[in-house]
Amino acid sequence: MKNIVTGSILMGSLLTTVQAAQWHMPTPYGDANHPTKVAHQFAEEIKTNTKGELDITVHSGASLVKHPEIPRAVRTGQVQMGEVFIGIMGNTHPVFKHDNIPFLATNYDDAQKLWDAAKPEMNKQLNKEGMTLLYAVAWPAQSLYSKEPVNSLADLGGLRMRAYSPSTSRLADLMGTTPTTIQVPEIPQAFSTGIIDAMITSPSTGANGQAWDYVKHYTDIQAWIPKNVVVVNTRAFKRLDKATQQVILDAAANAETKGWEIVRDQAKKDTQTLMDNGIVVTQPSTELLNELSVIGATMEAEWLAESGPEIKTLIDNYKK
Ligand code: PCA
Repeated sequence: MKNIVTGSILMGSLLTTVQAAQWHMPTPYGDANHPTKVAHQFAEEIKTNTKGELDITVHSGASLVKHPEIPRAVRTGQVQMGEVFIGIMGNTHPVFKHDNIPFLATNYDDAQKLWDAAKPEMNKQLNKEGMTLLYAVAWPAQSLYSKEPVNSLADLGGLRMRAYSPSTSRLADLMGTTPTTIQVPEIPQAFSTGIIDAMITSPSTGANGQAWDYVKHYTDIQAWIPKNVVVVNTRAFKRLDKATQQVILDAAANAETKGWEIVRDQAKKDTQTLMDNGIVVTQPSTELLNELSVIGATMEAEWLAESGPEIKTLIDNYKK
């Protein structure tokens, strides 16, 4: 009897190693966001190309794991994969701050160059934490949403500004506003209850959250182009056979290419949606741009000062 029981347990565990694997991938943003669309296609491609052997469920909109907890969930192997906004990890290592420095990279070509310059150190830090980088998806450039027109920083003085990372909290301070950290799903409520008065984010996040319900003005400052990354728990990845690993890497490369392609279009479409719904879209005044670029330079200097030589190398490589 004992032998039969042991035998069947053994049989069972042997079977699980050859059975299809079911993986979980929490993401921070809802299905209407382009990074989430890319994540769904990525999972689909892997399922198809492994003939169903690796089936990844995308849990969008922070439904399985809250955004700030996604890196730890992947690191500890609670989930096998996850998507995370790079800047949110800004306090764990300075390399993650490359993503939210105003006016360091404001168009897609520069953002891509900055990403290439940041990748070696990103890989290194993520690897140290037991994670492997798979791909990144950029957001459209970040611009300013407010209730009243903004011609200079004085127009924002004392207002409560949404922050979504350590760097954007610092930015809000330097702008003479009070930072409050709010995740995307809570933005509408934070405006309606007066917890925030203004925010800097993409036209996409504004359009998806129906920003016209709570703000009237969009000043197109295009201050930086942040990114999400998709990471995998390194041990989970290494347990897969080589062919499956390659399928994941190929799907990741495709996702990265597609992400950088669609974001350009997305920015235009979503800015149009803001206008169609009555938001006044304006170009920033020279005064505002000057004030903000001084802040950008301050933040770059602060970032360098708090970092080791690897960040100097990153910036030098980017500016080469
Ligand atoms: N939307 C996300 C990240 C950057 C963006 O455009 C947010 O506002 O949190």
